[in-house]
Order: sequence, then C-alpha cells, then structure tokens
Amino acid sequence: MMTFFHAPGSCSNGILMLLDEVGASYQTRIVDLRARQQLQPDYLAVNAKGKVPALLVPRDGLLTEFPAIAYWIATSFPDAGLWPDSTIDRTHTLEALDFIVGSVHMRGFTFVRVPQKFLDDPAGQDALRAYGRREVSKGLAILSELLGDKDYLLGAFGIADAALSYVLDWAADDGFDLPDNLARCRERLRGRGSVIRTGA
Ligand SMILES: N[C@@H](CCC(=O)N[C@@H](CS)C(=O)NCC(=O)O)C(=O)O
Repeated sequence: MMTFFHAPGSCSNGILMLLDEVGASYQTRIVDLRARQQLQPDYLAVNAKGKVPALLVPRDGLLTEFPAIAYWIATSFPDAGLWPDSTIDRTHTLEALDFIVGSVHMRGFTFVRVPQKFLDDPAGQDALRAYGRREVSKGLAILSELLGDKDYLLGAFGIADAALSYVLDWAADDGFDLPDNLARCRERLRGRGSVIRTGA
C-alpha cells in the first residue's frame, strides 16, 4: 500500500484531496512541521529533501514535489478524469501548477509565513513578509484572470485546482482579499466530497 507523508494545513492538503478524488488506497504518516519532524533522521532517511508532500509507492519508490506527485496520481488513475485529453490543456495544467507552486507558494507564501527561515533580523523579516505579500497579491490577480468565469482553472476540476485550493485557503487565513471569482471557486472546492471527507 502507498504511504502518504502529510502535514495537515500545509501544501500536502492538495495531494490529500487528489488521493481521495481518485479513490486511492493509502496509509497516512503525519509529519509535524511545528515539531520539525521533517528534519528528523527517520524522515530524512525517507525523503532527504525534508519536505511534504511525499508519496511512497511500492513499485515506483518515493515521489516528491507537488506537481510531479499530482501528475503521477492523475495519470495512474485515468478513470478519475483528472488528466486532460488535449496537449494544450495538459500544457495549461502544468503551466498553472508551476505558477501556483513555484511562484505563489514558494516565492510568495514562503516569505509571508516563514521569513525567519531566511533572515534573523526582525526588520529584514518584515521586509521579506511585505515582499511575499506583494507576490501573493500579484499571483492572486493572475489566477483570477486565468479562472475568469469558469468553475475551475481549466473548466473541469483538475490537478491544478488542488494546488489552487491550498493557496486560496492560505490566502483566506492570512487576510488577503480574494477576488470574487476566486472566493467562489474556493467555496466550490471546499464543497467537494474529497475536501469534506479528508478535511483537506
Ligand atoms: N517544492 C515543494 C515544496 C514543498 C514544501 O515547501 N513543503 C512545505 C510544507 S507546505 C514543507 O515541507 N516545509 C518544511 C520545511 O521547509 O522545513 C513541492 O512542490 O512539493
């Protein structure tokens, strides 16, 4: 059986959602980031990157990085219909995933949420936090434009929406004003069975 390494409330919420969407069988191992379990030798022995999400697949080994895990889930469970048919929709899916994870999360929320990882000086941390907030705001504006009046980023629910789900939750928690269409999309995502069942 697969083992999913998960920290509730973190970006691994998006993978939790996808595992449920496709009906995968897996066991969960909680990694407590506040207790820094991601940096303990037993976890580093599994995932030297010291991050979640990670998915240990019996025949394939350890999978890391949100976009790669999401891609693996979507293509390994084709009946769930999470991987689009056309090359252009696949390309736009990867484009949206990379933007959400690589830019909005890594270059925005990382600085908003954990500036102390980068700088000891409190004034520097404030400046980094402010930079992160600007990056998140810019990112939300771009995602709002991308979503337009569709239900989900590509029209039908897909793996990029699972990444959208966790950044929208973080944005709401961190007091960002969500554009109306993103706020509606967040409600739609929160109403999906996968989120209700897993608490993602
Ligand atoms: N690029 C990674 C980012 C993963 C990541 O930043 N995970 C955070 C939780 S949202 C983490 O494990 N942080 C612990 C740490 O950096 O020590 C991915 O796409 O999965």
